[in-house]
Amino acid sequence: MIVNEDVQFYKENGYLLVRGVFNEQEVLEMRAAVERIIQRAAAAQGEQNHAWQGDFLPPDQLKKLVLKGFHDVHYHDAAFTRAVIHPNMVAALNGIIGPNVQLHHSKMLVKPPANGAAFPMHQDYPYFPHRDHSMLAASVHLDDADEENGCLAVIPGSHLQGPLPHVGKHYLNHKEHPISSGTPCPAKAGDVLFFNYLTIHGSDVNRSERTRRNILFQYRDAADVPTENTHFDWGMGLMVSGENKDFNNVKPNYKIVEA
Ligand SMILES: O=C(O)CCC(=O)C(=O)O
Repeated sequence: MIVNEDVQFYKENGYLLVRGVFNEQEVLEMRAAVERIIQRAAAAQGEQNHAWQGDFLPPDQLKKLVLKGFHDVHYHDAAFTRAVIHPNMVAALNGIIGPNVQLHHSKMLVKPPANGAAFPMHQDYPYFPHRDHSMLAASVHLDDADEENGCLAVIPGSHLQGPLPHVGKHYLNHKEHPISSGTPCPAKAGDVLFFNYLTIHGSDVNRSERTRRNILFQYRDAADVPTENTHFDWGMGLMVSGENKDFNNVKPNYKIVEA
């Protein structure tokens, strides 16, 4: 599925678009699962707007933006568990990360037509820092995405700068790193954009009449370890490929707390 030149491209640029990881049938299955989750969330009154707040857009524009987002999609529907370990996905991960790969977490991002929210430029590193920086996002496209409907944009090679200071841990100074400074990564439904958690990325508002649905899986090398006690999640560390060589490091050290 990916060749040595692709792996070299990822090492140098911190991202890689892999075409056709999922076929049409698999995309349809995931779209239907997204729809069911949204309906269940609405019925359970668990629906929230996940549009990022801040000063990167004027307040009147921010107020209008909408993003449907849910974490842990693989707890909601088995379509996503299948996607996490899909052979094409695993083949790409083995090329980029290596033989031993773990899931860190999953989420879905639905940018509705006309007012789907932007993501200011940021690294994912501050949310779940790890020792070896093997962590990457695999953003699965369930719709064709382009600049009009707010496709992902990356700054090639930015992962080589290492961790950068973020405004309130969330995003980079938007004057130094406007969304327009990113290289847009248009993609088709079924394509997956892989990007390292140090790669600066973001996406603009959906100004089109088309929804933009993405499922995002974060994966890491099984030998990599968190450096902060943050972003723990049930099921984190699921082996997606290969083996975990550290017998004592199989589960996050989480505790059940009273809600
Ligand atoms: O899918 C997008 O447009 C951006 C998602 C993103 O940057 C994130 O979840 O960290």
